[in-house]
Amino acid sequence: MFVNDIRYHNANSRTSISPGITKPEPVSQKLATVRLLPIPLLYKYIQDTLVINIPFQYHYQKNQYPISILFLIIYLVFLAAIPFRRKTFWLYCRINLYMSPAIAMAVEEKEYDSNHKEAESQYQKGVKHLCESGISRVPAKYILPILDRPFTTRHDEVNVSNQHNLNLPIIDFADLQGSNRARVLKTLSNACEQYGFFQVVNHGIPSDVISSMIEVSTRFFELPFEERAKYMSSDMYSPVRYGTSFNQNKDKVFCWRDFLKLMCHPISDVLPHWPSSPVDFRKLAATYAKETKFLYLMLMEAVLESLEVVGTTEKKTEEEDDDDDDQLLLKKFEDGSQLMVVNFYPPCPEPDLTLGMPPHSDYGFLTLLLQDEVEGLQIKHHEKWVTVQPIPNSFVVNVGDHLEIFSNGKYKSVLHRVLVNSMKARISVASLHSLPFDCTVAPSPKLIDESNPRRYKDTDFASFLEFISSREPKRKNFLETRKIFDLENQIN
Ligand SMILES: O=C(O)CCC(=O)C(=O)O
Repeated sequence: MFVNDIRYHNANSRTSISPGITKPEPVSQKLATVRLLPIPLLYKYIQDTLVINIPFQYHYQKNQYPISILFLIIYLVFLAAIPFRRKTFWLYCRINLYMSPAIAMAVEEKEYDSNHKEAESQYQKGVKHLCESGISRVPAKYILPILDRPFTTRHDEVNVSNQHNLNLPIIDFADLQGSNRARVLKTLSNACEQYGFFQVVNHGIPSDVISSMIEVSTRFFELPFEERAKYMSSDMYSPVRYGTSFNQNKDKVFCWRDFLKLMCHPISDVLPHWPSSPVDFRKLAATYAKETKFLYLMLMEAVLESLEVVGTTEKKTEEEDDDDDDQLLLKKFEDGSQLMVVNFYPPCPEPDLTLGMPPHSDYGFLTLLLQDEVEGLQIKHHEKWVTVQPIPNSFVVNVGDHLEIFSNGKYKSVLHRVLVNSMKARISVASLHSLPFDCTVAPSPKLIDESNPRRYKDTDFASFLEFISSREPKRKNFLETRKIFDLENQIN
């Protein structure tokens, strides 16, 4: 049976009748149907129910067969007179012909369970695999509750029926490195406070490094499933992890994305674990990882400067002591973690029912996102979901939870999500950067004073991983657990 045939109806799923298997009605629902039956049929039902725990053959050994036939005839006569649902009619025919209700239920539930297990194991193989089995509709596993669907307005959101496109603040990296640094730092600071996002252009990463990364990732996802599946793992610490959805072990509703996650630091240790196919994957992805790490360090230095946590280029010469502290801090970032996530979103037959990625924030300091020409990324801005227009050869950069904590709430880690579309597959590569895994992230002492008290608890990477692997990630809930609620100052 094809996976796509299996559509269990629930409160959130479509209401029209779709082909395939439906979940058997609970006993309470069947009993409700009984109320419609005349007394003799009720008697038959009770009689059969009394043999609930008696095996099938025993039912026959008790010579109930002729009685069953008799009741069947009476039953059919009544059925002809009562306007039943077709499904109920066949169920009762089946019960009377050869089974007690309990056995019928058990058989149906067994069928349901085995189909359910088969479907679940198909979903675990990812959406690319699902699409290759040939689907024309989205299976129920991917259908979001109505309020979480991309074009529904939640009570806490402003109407998004007209899709808005957003031009994010643009940081010209070449300008940042030149004589206009002070002005660009202001734009950067404003972007991190107001949007939590900005786009970087003129970043200096050669365009062939970027196009090769997209191209080799495309080829990776084109490999046969068995080849991709070699990298499937539920170990969050694994240097390479192929998978699907957001957290496929916890998500009740799956997202329409497959991913390849690559730990990138230290590169010499992790590289031998990366996919060996396509043959040029390691080389191209490692070059891309090194380039993005360098760009991240440059951007992070600018971010720290904009927060006045490290001296500005001019101040550095004046305050030599501070310079040592600054170097120590920057060294920590150099030794920091880097996780590269290659996201693949196949075309989706019903894109308004599901999402490529649910609303979430990123855990690190900065994420550098490369997206192909297909739009899909949306960010939450002034309570609206707005689409980020892809700019060729640019990076979308966003503030992560760790930077929000480090900046003591000045810079915002903003919710974002991914829409899918019915026409084109989409690829994006996110590089998430933070401090080394064993470091604690805390608000910078330089950003805490009486008028601006500490707003976040210390946090470390291990507790973040523990948090996300133990529950279904929803919105910004990890960051929420790190907030200090100050009753006196009412800050949260
Ligand atoms: O694909 C995208 O545009 C965004 C991906 C993303 O949010 C992520 O990998 O965390």
